Amino acid sequence: MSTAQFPDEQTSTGEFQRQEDAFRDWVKPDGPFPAAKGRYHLYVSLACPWASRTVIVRHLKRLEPVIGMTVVDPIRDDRGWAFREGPGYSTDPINGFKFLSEAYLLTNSDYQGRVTVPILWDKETRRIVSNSDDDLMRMFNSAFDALTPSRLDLYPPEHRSDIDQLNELIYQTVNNGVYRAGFATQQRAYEEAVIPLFKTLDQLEERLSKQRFLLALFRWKPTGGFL
Ligand SMILES: N[C@@H](CCC(=O)N[C@@H](CS)C(=O)NCC(=O)O)C(=O)O
Repeated sequence: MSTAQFPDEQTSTGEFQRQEDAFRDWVKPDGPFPAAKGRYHLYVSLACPWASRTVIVRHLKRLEPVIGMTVVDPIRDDRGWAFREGPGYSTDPINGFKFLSEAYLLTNSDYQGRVTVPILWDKETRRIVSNSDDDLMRMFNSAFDALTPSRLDLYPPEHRSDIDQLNELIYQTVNNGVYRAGFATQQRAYEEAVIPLFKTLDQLEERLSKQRFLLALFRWKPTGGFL
């Protein structure tokens, strides 16, 4: 048995139990957060795979001119994600935040959870709209369609149930699975995470050996055609 890195997210039997995303509002026409050019800002770390997928969708949907983005310093100390000047990252031009925690505390002054990337910030109400990368990908896929020339649909209705099913498996056993394996404090909890993780990796390898759609997607040029 070892010591938990995140005691608030540890069960008595040594499993890592991830905190829920705290902010899950949505950009939509009839809500408090309507789509608008230049109103929202994405804060990410390129060291974070959860954040990176929102960066990819923002790019594929050609939303760079619509949603601004600032990258935090990939190196963290115990004060968490910070804004500094460096190669590929910068200080915060929108709010002058020194630390990402300032965005969380402005949104909820009692916030006690971990401060994570990505977040979508609303410049008008000065609060976080969402810190859920799954929701942000879906929002970027359609909520800003009136403001982008892209007609790409990464979540087509006829494939949604397959996508959701595959996503659930990948989320549980890979994305969160690496945390559950890495942060397990007892052997049994570790094995319950690490065995399904490698089983899913084998399944994904098998799937991608026959179906290269994802590869095609990453080679797709936003200006049209393939690289
Ligand atoms: N919101 C995501 C997770 C995002 C996440 O965990 N980001 C990591 C970086 S990869 C983070 O910011 N961690 C900071 C911390 O734990 O203090 C989810 O739970 O679905």
